[in-house]
Amino acid sequence: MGLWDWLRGKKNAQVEEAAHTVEKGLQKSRESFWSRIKALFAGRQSLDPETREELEELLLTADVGPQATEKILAELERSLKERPLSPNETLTDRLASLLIARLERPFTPVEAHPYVVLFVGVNGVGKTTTVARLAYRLKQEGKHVLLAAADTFRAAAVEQLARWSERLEIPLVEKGMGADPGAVTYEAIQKALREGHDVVLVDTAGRLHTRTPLMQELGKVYRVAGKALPGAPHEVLLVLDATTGQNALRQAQAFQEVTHCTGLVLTKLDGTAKGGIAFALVEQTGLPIRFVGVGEAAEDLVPFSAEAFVRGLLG
Ligand SMILES: Nc1nc2c(ncn2[C@@H]2O[C@H](COP(=O)(O)OP(=O)(O)OP(=O)(O)O)[C@@H](O)[C@H]2O)c(=O)[nH]1
Ligand SMILES: [Mg+2]
Repeated sequence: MGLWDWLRGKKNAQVEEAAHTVEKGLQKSRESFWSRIKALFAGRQSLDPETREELEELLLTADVGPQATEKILAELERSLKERPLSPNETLTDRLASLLIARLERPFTPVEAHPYVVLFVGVNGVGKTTTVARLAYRLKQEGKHVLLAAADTFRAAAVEQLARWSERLEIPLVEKGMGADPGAVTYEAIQKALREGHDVVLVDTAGRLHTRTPLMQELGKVYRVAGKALPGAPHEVLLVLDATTGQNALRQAQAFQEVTHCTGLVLTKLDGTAKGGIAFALVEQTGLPIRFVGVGEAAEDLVPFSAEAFVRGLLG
């Protein structure tokens, strides 16, 4: 099963294939913090107060955040009380299954044609790269993709997407720099309706989550999409750069206020030891992580699997 199925909410074999890529991408996080949990748990069958305290400290330093950390600790204690470790189970195994459960959030897809996906986030997080990588793979699966250059802030941004459009031979709707991003989005959806494209990927300008007018403009793009096609955008992916750590939480909050985000894309995990931020983000937003970025190559954008992610952290 391919990316198209994944976008439409189906479980998918690609996830298993990508487990190795994720493991490689999480190397820094694993070596900095998470492997120490395994060392801490070695030979232990239960969570004595001292171990609990050390685990708490490790989770906090790993950027898991106070709320998620507290919940993980409480769940681990409760789980061990209710069901002590079986002979062939380790404390790390038990923690891993709790961590996986925390990261698994339901994704509710909608049936739509064209299927419109809006990409939002602050500057430089990897929106355009993500759009290009998804477009490439969807095209390989035989889908008719349309790109929309709704990042009209900079001429370079329109050019960047135009270059991808040429290279991938995927059509693009653009109205140049300075055009109304809502109008670009509207036109792209209209074109897709007319010409029967399967999916419209809308690239938006990076914007600082603290800049109110820019955030309002994004809200407008979101609403205009719904005018072009009721129910659109069907997915709003908030792209977050994992290297920004706790700041990603503030970004998520601000973007959720102006658009109805449906999922997260967590990029640049390869460049940071802060992979634990995934737990804080899912805890705070309640949103599923849909993709993770673990490198610069096309195959480094991976459909998210909680299991592969947690295995990648703990090793
Ligand atoms: N190492 C690494 N680099 C990444 C990843 N994802 C994206 N990048 C790089 O991040 C840089 C910025 O990516 P863009 O896609 O241009 O980011 P953007 O969000 O569109 O940026 P603006 O349009 O300026 O807001 C590029 O150099 C990408 O190659 C990743 O998972 N890992
Ligand atoms: Mg961009």
